[in-house]
Amino acid sequence: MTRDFDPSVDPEVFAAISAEEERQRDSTELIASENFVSRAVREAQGSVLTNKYAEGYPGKRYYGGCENVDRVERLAQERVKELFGCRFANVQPHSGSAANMAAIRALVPPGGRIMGMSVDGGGHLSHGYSLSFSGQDYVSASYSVDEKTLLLDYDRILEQAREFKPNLIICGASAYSRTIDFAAFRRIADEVGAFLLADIAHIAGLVATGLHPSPIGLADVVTSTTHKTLRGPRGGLILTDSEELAKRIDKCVFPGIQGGPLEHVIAAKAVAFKEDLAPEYATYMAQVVANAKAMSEEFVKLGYRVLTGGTDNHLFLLDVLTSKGLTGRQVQTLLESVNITANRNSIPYDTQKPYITSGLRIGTPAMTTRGFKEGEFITIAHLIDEAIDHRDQPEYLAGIKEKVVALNRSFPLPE
Ligand code: DSN
Repeated sequence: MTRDFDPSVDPEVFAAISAEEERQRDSTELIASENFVSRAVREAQGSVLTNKYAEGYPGKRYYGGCENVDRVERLAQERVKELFGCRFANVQPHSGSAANMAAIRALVPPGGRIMGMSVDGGGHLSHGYSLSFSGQDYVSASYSVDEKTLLLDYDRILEQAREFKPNLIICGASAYSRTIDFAAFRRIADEVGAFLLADIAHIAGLVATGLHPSPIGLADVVTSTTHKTLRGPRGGLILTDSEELAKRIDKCVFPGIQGGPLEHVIAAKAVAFKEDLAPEYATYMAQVVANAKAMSEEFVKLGYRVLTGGTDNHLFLLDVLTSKGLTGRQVQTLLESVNITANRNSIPYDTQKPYITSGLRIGTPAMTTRGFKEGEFITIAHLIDEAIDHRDQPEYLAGIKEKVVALNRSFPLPE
C-alpha cells in the first residue's frame, strides 16, 4: 500500500501508515461503517487531481483548467444516478454530515423544525442530535424504536409528528438491523406536511443492489456516505428527482457550506460507483447480508441477546451487558487485544452513558470484501465468545490472537 511513498521523505508519517497497514492486515474488521477499497479507488484518491481548485460545478467553474475534473465529476454524477435510478446527484459533499447539512438546509432554513431518529435508538448524529449542527441550528425532536420490539413503530412516529409538526422528517440509521419502511415514512411526512429526507449511508449498497427497498421516488432527498457498503473513498453524496430541489442542493453545497470540491475524492467516488454497477458487487452485497445473518444467528445460539433477534442487513447489535455482564467499552477493549475491531454502541433505552454503552455493533462489509464467508464469521463469533469467557487469562487470549492473525492472513487486503 505504501510502496509509492519514499520513507526517507517523512519517516514518521511513513511509519504510522505502515503500522496502520499492518493493523488492517492482521485484524478482523467488524466496524459496520468501514470497508476496504480497491487499489483503483485508492490510486484515484492519491492522484494529481488533489492539486486542482474547481469551485463550482462541471461547465460552470470559477477557475480555469477544469476540463479534466469536469469529466471526472460528470462521470461520478452519471454513474451514481444509474446506480440508484434517480435524476440528479451532487457528489461534492466531503462527508455524510456535510451531505446532511446541505440537504437539510435545502429543505428547511435554519430555525425550522426537524425530526430524526435518536442516537441511542440507532440514529445518526446529524439527524438532530443536540451537540450537532442539526440540533443547534434547528428545533429538533427525535423518535426512537419501540421499547419491547426494538423496531420502528410507525404509528407512534406519526403521533409524534402530529404533535411536533416538523418541517422535515429524517429517516435512516447507523445502528438498526431491520428493514426501514420508506413508504411508511412518506405517508407520515405527507400527513403532517413535511419534507422527507432518507439518509442511506449504511444501507446504500443494499439499496443499490435491490437487497433493501429504495427510498428513491419516496423521499424528497436522499443522502449517503460513499465509504461504507458502497466501498468508495470517504465522502458523501446527495440525490433527488426534483429539479428545483437539485438547484437548491447545489447552492447549499457550494457556496453554502463548502468551497472547492475534492476532485481527487470525486474521481475515487466515480471509480467506486463503476465497481458498484458491476454484477460482482451485487454478489458481494448478497454475501455481506448472508454473513451478517449467519453470525447473528450464531450469537443467538451462544446465548447472547442479539437486538431484535437478528438482522435483515449488514449489521447487528449485541447487548453485552445483559449477555455477559460487561459494558460495550470493556468488550471493545478486550477484542482489540485479540485483533478483533468492533465498536461499542448505545442500545435503545441504554442504562449506560454513550461513552460506556451496553452494546457492541458488529458489521460484515469489510471482512466480506476480504473473502470471509459464513464459516469464517461463525469462527469469529466463537473466538469473540471465548475471549469474553477467558478475559482474565492472558495466555488463552494470546492463543486467540494467534488464531485471528492466521485467519486474517489467509484473506489478504485488496492489493
Ligand atoms: N458514526 C458513523 C457510523 O459508524 O455509523 C455514522 O455514519
